[in-house]
Amino acid sequence: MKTLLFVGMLLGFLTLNAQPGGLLPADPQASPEAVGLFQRLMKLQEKGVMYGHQDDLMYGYTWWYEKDRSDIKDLTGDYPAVAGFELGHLELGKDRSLDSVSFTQIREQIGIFHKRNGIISISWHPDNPLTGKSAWDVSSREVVKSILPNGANHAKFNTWMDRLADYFRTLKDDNGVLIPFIFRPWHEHSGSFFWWGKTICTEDEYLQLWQYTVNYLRKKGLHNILYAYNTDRVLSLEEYLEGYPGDELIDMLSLDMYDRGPAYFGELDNALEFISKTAQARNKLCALSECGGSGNTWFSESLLNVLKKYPVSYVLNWRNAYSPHAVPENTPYSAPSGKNEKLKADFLKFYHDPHTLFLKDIQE
Ligand code: BMA
Repeated sequence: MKTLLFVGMLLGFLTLNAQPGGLLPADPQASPEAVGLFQRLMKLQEKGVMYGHQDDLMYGYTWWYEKDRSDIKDLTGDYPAVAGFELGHLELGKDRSLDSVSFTQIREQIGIFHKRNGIISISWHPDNPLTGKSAWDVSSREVVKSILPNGANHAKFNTWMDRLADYFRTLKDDNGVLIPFIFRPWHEHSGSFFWWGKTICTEDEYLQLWQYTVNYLRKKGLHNILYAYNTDRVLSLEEYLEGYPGDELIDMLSLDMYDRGPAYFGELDNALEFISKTAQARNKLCALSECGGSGNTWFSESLLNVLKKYPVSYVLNWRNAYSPHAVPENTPYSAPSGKNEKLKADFLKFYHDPHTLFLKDIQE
């Protein structure tokens, strides 16, 4: 009886999951390129964990936009498999991001990296539309409400979304086809340090914000995007899913978690266990979309030991903020570069580990 029940359950499971051509992204109208990216990521996630680096192609600690340069390539001879780009201030109609990077160059590098068969991930720290201050301005709890339909800043937000959509529509390959990428807006929701953070808006407002954003971009004909849901440090699945916009919008369940003390690796292990399990059960991808340490041995075995336990698509270090006159000794929270030989040697161990994937490793 037990065997029969098991076979029955197995058949049910297989039928539910058997979709022609494999698993599909959430967007029912996803472009062939988005489908290709989703399925490629699913496959790669089984092979190992990709390494990603924010603004890797735009600048390093000591250089500013040099053709084909990358701090990771300087160190390892290879590019990261995932390149992160940031669009904050695009919404204002500016030419440069909040980190002073030219949007024209971002477009160019996205094109080049796509041609190299790399994975593109885009983040967005839009200013606070109510106060006109930065994304980190959490002085009012009315912001999200004010940009939703019928809100005082709704028209303004639509202009911002138009600018975003217009820019996205220019991200094309040589044949004029829209380049597929991962978009991770409204990130680190479990924290309260952005105007869309957990205690700065209601859960319902946050859900509406997500629905509005995805539907807006879909209506603009953008079906080349995979959407990543994201939180900061969380201790339980319930906490993680508070604000989850739903399987019909989201393709990737991601976590940002920085090393803030001795409890770190245990907490990371715990979080990646429940996030990766949920992702698998929902046919979604899983990623550690921002992480970094503050010490000298960040890329130690401890990180790999955790990453090896779960299917995690990529792990990304934040930007090596250009600071030529004061290259930080320990490069906290970002990728190793500069003077610290111990940290660099540790990163090379990470690079050489068979489980980690850099750009050359994903040229399947
Ligand atoms: C933050 C910092 C800021 C930067 C922002 C967006 O975490 O690195 O300096 O402006 O990300 O890239």
